[in-house]
Amino acid sequence: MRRTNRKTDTQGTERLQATVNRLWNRVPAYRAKMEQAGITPSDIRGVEDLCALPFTTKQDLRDAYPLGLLACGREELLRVHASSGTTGKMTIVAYTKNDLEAWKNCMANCLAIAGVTPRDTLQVMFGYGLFTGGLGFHYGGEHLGATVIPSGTGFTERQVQLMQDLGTTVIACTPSYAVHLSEVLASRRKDQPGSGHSLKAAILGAEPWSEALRQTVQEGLGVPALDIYGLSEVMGPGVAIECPCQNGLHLNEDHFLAEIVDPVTGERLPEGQEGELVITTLTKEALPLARYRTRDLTCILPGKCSCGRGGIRIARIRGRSDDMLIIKGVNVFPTQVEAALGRVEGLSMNYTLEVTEKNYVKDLSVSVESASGLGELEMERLERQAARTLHESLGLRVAVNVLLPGSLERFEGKAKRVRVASGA
Ligand code: DLL
Repeated sequence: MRRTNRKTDTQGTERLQATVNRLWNRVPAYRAKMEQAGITPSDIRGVEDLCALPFTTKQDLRDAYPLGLLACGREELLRVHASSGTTGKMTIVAYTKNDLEAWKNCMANCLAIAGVTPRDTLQVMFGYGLFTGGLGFHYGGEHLGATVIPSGTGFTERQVQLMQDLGTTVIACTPSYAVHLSEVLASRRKDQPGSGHSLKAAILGAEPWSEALRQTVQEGLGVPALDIYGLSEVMGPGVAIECPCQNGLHLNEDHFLAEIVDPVTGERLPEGQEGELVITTLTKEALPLARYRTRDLTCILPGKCSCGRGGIRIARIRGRSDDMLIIKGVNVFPTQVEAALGRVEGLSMNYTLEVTEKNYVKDLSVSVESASGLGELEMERLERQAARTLHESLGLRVAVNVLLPGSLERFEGKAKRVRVASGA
């Protein structure tokens, strides 16, 4: 399944064995799982033996809250972050000095793959704090030698001011915030003709987004929008990133092994087949994870990227298995709705979904803003057209409510697209 060269395979095997030994010797809960599966570290002779190892789940991390899966002494920790998670209790993640070095290297490598150089000015519009986005980009950007503007989330007028005054060339934020930013930039251009920006790329991630949203951002900002993926449990941003070819995300193979498994049976799936991404960390000291079930749905892409880099690429994340809505027996991912809305000319990419339930039957409705102010008749025409497009692409009748621009909430961090009415 792996398409790496021998040198990398040897390195991968050594690092995998070191990780498994570390877990066996230092994390009683994982050792117990291995014993239950009837294996010891000596059974892992190479990366091809990976699937003999038991999975690690988000529940394992929650059960061990706050730091029960630590594989180092408390005194070795330099930093902690936390993921809030959409459901349940937050998860604490921890880093030793070497973990922070590795993360910085991973992020610098990702930024370089995206085409960022020491001559660039990188404005980090991710949250600084327990969320890994801000500090992950920050230290990676500095390590690469770029000038970093740690502007954090929100205060969009100020973000735009900084971008213009300091000549920001690369921005990093969520895709939904990039849409908002491009709207604010557009209205500035109207008020102050000639006011522009010096951007060359936008690096976006932390939430699922569709190709349609990418087109909206690229048209709005006039620069390529590249996808970056990561999760706090295994490190933070920096696990995989797109290069300017926009042909899938290159995995940081020095630090992670990736597998795709059937979300229900846990069986490994072949290249090209979509399933749940499972990640094994290869260099982590504080919180090494073997076969972590990310719940993110993607596939390993066959073939080679046109940039010439070998190694594993994953497709953009379609969504999380736990984000999937089941409406009248039809499985629906919010990104599918987004992609369909993107095909209706005259709609914006600002939308929310609402799930309601009546007599045990779930229903889905979509509220979406029009791209520009329209009259009532035109809005109704758009509603009918959007409902038709959604029906064709989802196989489901969905009520659509088209709203005037600016009616829906804007998100500074991860967008909350789905509202489930109480009782649904
Ligand atoms: O979101 C880390 C990150 C920060 C990634 C900045 C990229 C940029 P968590 O808060 O732990 O960490 O959330 C991780 O977010 O399991 C996915 O479900 C989702 N996610 C992250 N990146 C992407 C992406 C950060 N590019 C969870 N596409 C992951 C789709 C993404 N979903």
